[in-house]
Amino acid sequence: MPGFRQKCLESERLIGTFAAIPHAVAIEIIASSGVDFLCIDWEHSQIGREHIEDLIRASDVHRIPAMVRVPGHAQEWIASVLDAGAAGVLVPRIATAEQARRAVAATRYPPLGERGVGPGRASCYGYRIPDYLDTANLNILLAVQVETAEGLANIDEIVRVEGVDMIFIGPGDLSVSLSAGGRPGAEELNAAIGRITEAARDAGKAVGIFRPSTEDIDAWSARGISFFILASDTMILGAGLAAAAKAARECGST
Ligand code: 3PY
Ligand code: MG
Repeated sequence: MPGFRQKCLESERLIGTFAAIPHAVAIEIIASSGVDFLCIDWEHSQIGREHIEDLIRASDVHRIPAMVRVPGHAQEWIASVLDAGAAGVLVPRIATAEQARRAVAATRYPPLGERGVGPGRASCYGYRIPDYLDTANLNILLAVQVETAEGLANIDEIVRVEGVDMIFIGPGDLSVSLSAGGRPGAEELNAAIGRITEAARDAGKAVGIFRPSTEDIDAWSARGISFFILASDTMILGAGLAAAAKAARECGST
């Protein structure tokens, strides 16, 4: 969607959430909530490829950019969601510069990459292929997720890969990956997040992160992170209902 990638590159603060419920109703609710974008989570949900195109369509109705987190690094998965009209792609578990280069190759048309041309929804089913070819590299966001100890060790090379727009930090996996000798303390995890952020900003890349709540958004913004995926539709539904049920039970009980 025009403008989305540019806002990311300019490090405008953008707030979105993961969409994990495999239904267009959930997407429409998210898209009308005031978020700047949403990220359909193909990696950790029941969403299948056959749903993804309809979910993107539902978000497009509300003019909210829908990106997709693919389940892995396969070129076919990246091509498939981009052909479906995704505004961007989030590639998980990038641990080396070579993996980042392969993500660029799958996402970008030549000369930047090797993406294949096809008559998908993104090009109006083939009717507007030339227009789409002119604009896709400019409009599509490529965010790679750094969320392992190996990715942290290789961060200086990963951030220098041309064609990657954003380094997105996955604190959950990063914490598990750093925990070989026991769970890392908050200090160690925060130091790793800070190190990734600094390396990315020094290389001129935008930085994003997953946060389960809003409590430290200000602190991470001050460190240079501008793109926030805040929880998910399932997490927010669960937390909202749990709080409402608790409040309702306590009504009049004191
Ligand atoms: C993680 O925290 O591991 C994530 O992938 C969040 O997006
Ligand atoms: Mg993860």
